[in-house]
Amino acid sequence: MNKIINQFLAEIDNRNSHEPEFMQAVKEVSEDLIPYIVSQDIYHGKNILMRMVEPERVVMFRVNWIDDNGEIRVNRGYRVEMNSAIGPYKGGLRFHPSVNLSILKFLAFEQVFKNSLTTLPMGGGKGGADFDPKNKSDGEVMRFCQSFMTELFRHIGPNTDIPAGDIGVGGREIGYLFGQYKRLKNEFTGVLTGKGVSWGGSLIRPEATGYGTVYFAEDMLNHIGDSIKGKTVTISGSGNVAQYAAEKCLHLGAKVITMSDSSGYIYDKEGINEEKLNHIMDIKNNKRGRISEYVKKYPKAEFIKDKKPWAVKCDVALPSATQNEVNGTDAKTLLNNGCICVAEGANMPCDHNAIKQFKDNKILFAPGKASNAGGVAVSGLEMAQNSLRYSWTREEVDEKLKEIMIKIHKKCLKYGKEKDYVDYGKGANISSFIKVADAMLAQGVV
Ligand code: NDP
Ligand code: 2IT
Repeated sequence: MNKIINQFLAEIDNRNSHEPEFMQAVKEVSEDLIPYIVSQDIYHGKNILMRMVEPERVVMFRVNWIDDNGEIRVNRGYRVEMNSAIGPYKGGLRFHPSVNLSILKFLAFEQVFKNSLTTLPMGGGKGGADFDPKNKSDGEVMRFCQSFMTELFRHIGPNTDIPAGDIGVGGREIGYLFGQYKRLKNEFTGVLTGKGVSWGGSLIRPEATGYGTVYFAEDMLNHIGDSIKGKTVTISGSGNVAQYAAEKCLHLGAKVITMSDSSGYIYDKEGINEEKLNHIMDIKNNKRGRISEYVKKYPKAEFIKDKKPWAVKCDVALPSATQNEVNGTDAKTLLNNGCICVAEGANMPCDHNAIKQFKDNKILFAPGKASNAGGVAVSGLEMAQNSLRYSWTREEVDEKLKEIMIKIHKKCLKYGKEKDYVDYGKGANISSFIKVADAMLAQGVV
């Protein structure tokens, strides 16, 4: 079996050797899927995985804009349309200086499986630009978004490809992008999700990824007769996902002791309560400041510069910042400190060595494609509401989100349950694969 997997990966590597993040995501999925495919006559010999790793389409384009000093700036924009077997391409846009094709292909590839898990009819895609919204004025961000959409609009549409937010793309950016799309097409449609509630957005969409991650952690803990109530939780990141993961932890009676950004982490051993979390939201969302400012208001907390929070003793860890932020050494430290549950709020935050250690030690480990699927799931619900020209209440959407996370948990159990352990990664990979593969086979070689 290892030989077959290695041959497959060598062939993919030949074409994509300059894309390490994409190769990492493909490897992680292939190790679960190839043994399964080989065991199933309907999938074996159809080159199905080879077809899945090749994007249906990639667009890459120049984005010119003018900064506040009148200088002409040039960025690179992308949209990776990975797979449309079960629905239109769906997935976020990331604006971050590190954005490149490798990162967007890994995210689009993961998105295909994640969207399949949600039970909603969405294919997978991802896009973005190497633009850094940090330290830019609102006017600069608006001009960038307008220029970005001036090219992207011809490739997307409410039945074709529906982008949303991701790192560096929140409500402000979605507003500017939506405004420019509407102006170019003279059409008010649900072409983006994460919109403001008064112009087609869904209640609970901002909260959905973080809430969903905690619901999923709670589902895993419940499955072993435990609960997140009373647990000590470390969270990385302080953006959209991290903020609402922290909020849901508080709702469920857990104690959150860390949050972070790219400059370091804060450790508050007394716990980040609702008032303190509101302060973090104000720093990050309104003032667009740094997490280090927390200790000015709460001097009993510490700011640890340039470090990640994984050395802090916890029961549950929710990495919610970015890819590869938990490595093998971090995993060992988490395990030595008694951590029993890791749920990925971010996409691929745990590297291959970290995942191996969590599995070898049989702690609860949820891959992002399962645990952070609540965000795109509520995006799917936003699309449904747009089509209905109707909106559901907060309670209705939250209830549907909870149900979807429970369904994802059940799917993971179906294909990931082993004698005394649930391999959530394997369960998520196989279950999501089946839906996409069946649709691809039914639609012929296209
Ligand atoms: P935000 O832009 O709102 O926040 C990102 C957070 O992560 C910030 O605190 C940021 O710090 C930190 N961060 C970003 N890049 C790095 C880096 N290279 N090193 C260290 N810290 C970093 O993004 P989101 O919260 O939306 O996204 C976080 C993660 O969740 C991503 O992996 C994203 O793909 C994933 N995700 C997001 C969903 C969504 O609906 N938004 C849905 C599912 C997954 P700083 O401010 O210093 O840059
Ligand atoms: O990674 C993700 O799932 C997202 N950034 C959200 C995608 C979406 O379409 O809501």
